[in-house]
Amino acid sequence: MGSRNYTPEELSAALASMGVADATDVSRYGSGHINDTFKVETKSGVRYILQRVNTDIFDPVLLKSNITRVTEFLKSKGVKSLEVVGYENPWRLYAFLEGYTSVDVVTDVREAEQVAAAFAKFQNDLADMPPPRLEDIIKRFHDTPDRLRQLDEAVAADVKGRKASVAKELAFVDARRAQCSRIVDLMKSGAIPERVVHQDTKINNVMLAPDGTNVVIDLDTTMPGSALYDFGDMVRTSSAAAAEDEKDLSKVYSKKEYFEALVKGYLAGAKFLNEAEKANIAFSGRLLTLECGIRFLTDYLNGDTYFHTSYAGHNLVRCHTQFKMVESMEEQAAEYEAIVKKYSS
Ligand code: ADP
Ligand code: GN1
Ligand code: MG
Repeated sequence: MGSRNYTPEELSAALASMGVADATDVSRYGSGHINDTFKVETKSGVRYILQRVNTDIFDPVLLKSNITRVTEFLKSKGVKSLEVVGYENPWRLYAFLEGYTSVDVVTDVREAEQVAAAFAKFQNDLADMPPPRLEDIIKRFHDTPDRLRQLDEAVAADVKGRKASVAKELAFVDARRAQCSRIVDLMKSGAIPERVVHQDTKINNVMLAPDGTNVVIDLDTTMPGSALYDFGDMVRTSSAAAAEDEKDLSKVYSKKEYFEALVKGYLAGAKFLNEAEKANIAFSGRLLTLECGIRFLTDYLNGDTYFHTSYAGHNLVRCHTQFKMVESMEEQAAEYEAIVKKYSS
C-alpha cells in the first residue's frame, strides 16, 4: 500500500492544532514503512518532523502513552532523544534533529559499531524505567511462530492468487520452521529475561551524528521484549551489503566485518546480558531476518496492506533480500559464532 495522500488544508490544520502557524513548506520525508512522515519548514527557520501515526497498525491512545513515557523518562535522565513538540492524535510533531543524517545502508565499519553502541545504550538507559509496565503496543510483535501462523493464514486465504508464484519462498520458510520458536521458548522458560527494548532497530531508525553520538528514533515499538530482538534486527540491516529492496541479489549478503563491528559495539555497552542471551546473539540475526522476510512474504500474499510499498512486487523483492541475508548468515554461522565468543569474555 502506498502512503495516504493529504491535502494542504489537512496538513495545515494538523500543524495549527499543535501550535505551528508559520509553515512555509511541508514535504514527504524519510523512507519509513509505517507512518506518514513530513519535514516542516517555517518562517522562523525552526524545522519539525510531522507524523501521522498509522492507525491501522497502532492504537493511537496507547501509543501516545508509551511515547510520552519513554521520551519523558529519557529526558529526565538527560539522554538526547526524540523531542515531542505536540501530540494531537493521530498527528504528532517532533523537533527536527538538526545536524544528523539517516542512511538505509551502513557506510563503513565505524558506523556499524556506533549504531550497535547506540542501541546498547538505549537498552541501558531504559533498564530502570519505573512501573507500570509499558503497553504491548503490537502484541506478539517478534513472536516468530505467530508470524508463521500469519503466513499460513495468508497462504490459506490466498486473496490475490499469488500463492502459486511463491512456492520456492514457502519452501525456504518450511525448511526453517523448527528453529522459529527458540527465542520465545527461552523467554517462556525464563532463561531469557524480559527487558524494555526498541524492537525496530533498522539502520534508518538511528540518526547519525558526525561525532558518533547517534540518537535512536522511531520509538513506536519500544516495549517489553528480548534484548535479542534488537540485536537480531540490527544485523538484518546493519550487516547488509545492500539495501533492503535491492533487486540484484548478487549484491545482497551479510558482511562479516560489519557483523563483527555490531558485536563489538553492542557487547561493549550491553553488560547486562546473561549467558542464554549471549549464547543466542549470532542466532538472533538469522532469526529476526527470517522473521522479517516472512512478514514481507505474508504482506505480499495479503495484497500489500501493511508495509508502505512503491511498486507492485515491492514486498516480494524485500522478502528475497531477507532470505538471501539468512542464507549468507547460515553460510558464515561458524565464523559469526567465533566472533561473538571473541567479544563475550
Ligand atoms: P516510520 O515509523 O514510518 O519508520 P520514522 O519515525 O522512522 O517513521 O521516521 C521516518 C524517517 O524520518 C526516519 O528514518 C528519519 O530519516 C526521519 N526522521 C524521523 N524523526 C526525525 C527527527 N526527529 N529529525 C529528523 N529526521 C527524522
Ligand atoms: C517497519 O517503521 P519502520 O519502517 O522503521 C516495521 C519493522 C520492520 C521494518 C522492515 C511497526 O519499520 O518491524 O522490521 O519495517 N515496523 C513496524 O523494514 O511494523
Ligand atoms: Mg522507522
